[in-house]
Amino acid sequence: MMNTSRSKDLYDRAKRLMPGGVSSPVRAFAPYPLYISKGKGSKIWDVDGNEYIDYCMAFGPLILGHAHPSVVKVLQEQAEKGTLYGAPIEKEIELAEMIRNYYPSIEMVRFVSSGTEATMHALRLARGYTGKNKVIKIEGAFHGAHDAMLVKAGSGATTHSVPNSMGIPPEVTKNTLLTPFNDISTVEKIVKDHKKEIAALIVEPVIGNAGPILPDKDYLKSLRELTSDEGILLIFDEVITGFRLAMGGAQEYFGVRPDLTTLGKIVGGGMPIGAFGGPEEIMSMISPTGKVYQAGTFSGNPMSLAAGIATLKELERIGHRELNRKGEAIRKGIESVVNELHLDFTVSGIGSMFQLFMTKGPLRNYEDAKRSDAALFNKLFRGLLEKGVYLPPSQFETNFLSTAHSDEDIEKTVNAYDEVLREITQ
Ligand code: KE4
Repeated sequence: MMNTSRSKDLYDRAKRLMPGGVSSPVRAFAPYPLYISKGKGSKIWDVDGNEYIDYCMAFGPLILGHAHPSVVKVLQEQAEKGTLYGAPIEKEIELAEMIRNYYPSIEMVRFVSSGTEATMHALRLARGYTGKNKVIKIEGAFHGAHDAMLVKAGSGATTHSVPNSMGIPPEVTKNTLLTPFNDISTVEKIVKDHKKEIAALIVEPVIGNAGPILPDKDYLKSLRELTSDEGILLIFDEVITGFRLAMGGAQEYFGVRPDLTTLGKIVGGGMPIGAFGGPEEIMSMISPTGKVYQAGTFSGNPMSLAAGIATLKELERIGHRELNRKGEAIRKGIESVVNELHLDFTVSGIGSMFQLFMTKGPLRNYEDAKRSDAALFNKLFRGLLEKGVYLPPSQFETNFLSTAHSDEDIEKTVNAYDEVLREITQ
């Protein structure tokens, strides 16, 4: 067994100071989380000095891996010039132009400091622009921890059994209508039942927060057609998929153009960020040019934009081909182990996203994902930790590769899956 005694000591102090000893519930796991002291490339080290190949990658932002030299350099340079001015900076223009270049659906963008803010404000904008109050959300999707979206929410809300959080007035959640992923007929019925009341439909074009679930062929296209016909704004929440599936995200990958897009994670290169954007006609309704208010102290801050710009420039330089090849390699490797052991488990993922669901497929929606044996997943998670492989600690999250992961990392990881799956299932 690995020595993780210092993590335990820190946890014993932390749990008296912070709920669950963590700053976000997704990081908590039994008997105690590992406290991380360093990351470099594809690796992280805990405070006891144990080394892990990291597939959490901070839940998605670190597409270049930890402490990429080009990101570290620009952060050092910027810090010397100050970290925050509360005034416009040239980097906002540079990053906004880069985003507009890769997302033709985005004519104007507003920077914020988290994906939660991005979706919260995008939904307010959709309501302000359409004058309608209801929004359609996909069961099991996660769009950040704000009231309107904590309804059958995925990610940590499902992991910790609060997909419908306490503390949210029914007056709020009555405006959030639910539909399963990959189910157009239910959306059609909702639209028919709530004619002219629906401002927007928000969707993770590839669900990342139930574990990765892919859209059926033409599902996104059908959503686009239906929402266009009904005057409903289609919002693609690309906080995970943006710049990961392609520079232009899922909308480039699947060739479907939403009305509004939310971004986060990768676009900040490991620093706090969010962004939402769309046509000038809609975005100009955002204060100060319009009557939909939005604001934030750290929005568009120099450090986040410096890291984001450096990250996108490096992604432009190296492209996604190698990254996606490695994603395919790790999915195929784990699939071959599952098949060799005759396990009724399902490998899911796309590009540099992957997950092993402890249930048989196909996995088309949240209900399918919830069939997974979460207790067995936790045994897999702990077994992999012992073998130096660190995953997000939940069946309902996505594992991420970075450009720093090597073929050797992937071989070691597939071997670790093989050993642990033999231990826990045979
Ligand atoms: P943040 O507020 O965590 O930056 O973004 C919220 C958000 C919005 N949309 C999507 C599709 C997301 O995946 C997220 C956040 N993802 C989670 C993990 N799946 C972040 C980790 C956490 O909650 O601590």
